[in-house]
Amino acid sequence: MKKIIFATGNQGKLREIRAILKDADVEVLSMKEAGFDGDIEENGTTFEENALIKARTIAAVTGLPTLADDSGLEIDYLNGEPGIYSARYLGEDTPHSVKNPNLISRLAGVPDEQRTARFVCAVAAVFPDGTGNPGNIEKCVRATMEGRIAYEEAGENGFGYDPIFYLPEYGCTNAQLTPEQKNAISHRGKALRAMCEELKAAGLI
Ligand code: ITT
Repeated sequence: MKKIIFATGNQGKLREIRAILKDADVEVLSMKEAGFDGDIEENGTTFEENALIKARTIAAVTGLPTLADDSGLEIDYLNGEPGIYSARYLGEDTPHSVKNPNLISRLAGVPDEQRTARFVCAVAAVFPDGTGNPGNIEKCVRATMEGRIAYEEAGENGFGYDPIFYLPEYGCTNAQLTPEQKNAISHRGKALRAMCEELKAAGLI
């Protein structure tokens, strides 16, 4: 079975990625399991650029095929904030117990129809060519999940901004879905499944 590194340090993402890819014919190793424990500077200006930066860095260090996910929450009323800065919003080490109520309070008094938001996920793949170059095959796929910012936090599942992301058609937040329900409809689930299809079609997995 093909070994693929997933270049993420986020345990919530990794849990979802492993579940989403469980039927794909690949063995997913975290970058820590591959021996990388450093920080990667995400200085791109788009989700795609940042996903590629992460995947190129780890593919170059390990020489192995690498996937990476750059994702975030875009809130329309806040002109797309926190967007690509979702992990760094209010500071890299600030917990979601502070970030989530902060975003809810920034939308105080804003009616339903103006609370629209989406999760975005760009998944990048870098397959090294064995010559020591960072990689000669690169692919990137983006997917989104539409919802609204809730009036209060709800739910214990998922991670990050899930407790404040309300899905009108389900009548609950992302954090109230089961992991299987979330993965079936999420930005990450859709992007990863599309990437797998591309990699299979190209004969890479
Ligand atoms: P890596 O770069 O190591 O993968 P990270 O947490 O820094 O981990 P990102 O730069 O992609 O990852 O930041 C994405 C942030 O957006 C993440 O920290 C969460 O706060 C949020 N996020 C992304 N996907 C999410 C999801 O499915 N549910 C809730 N929050 C999510």
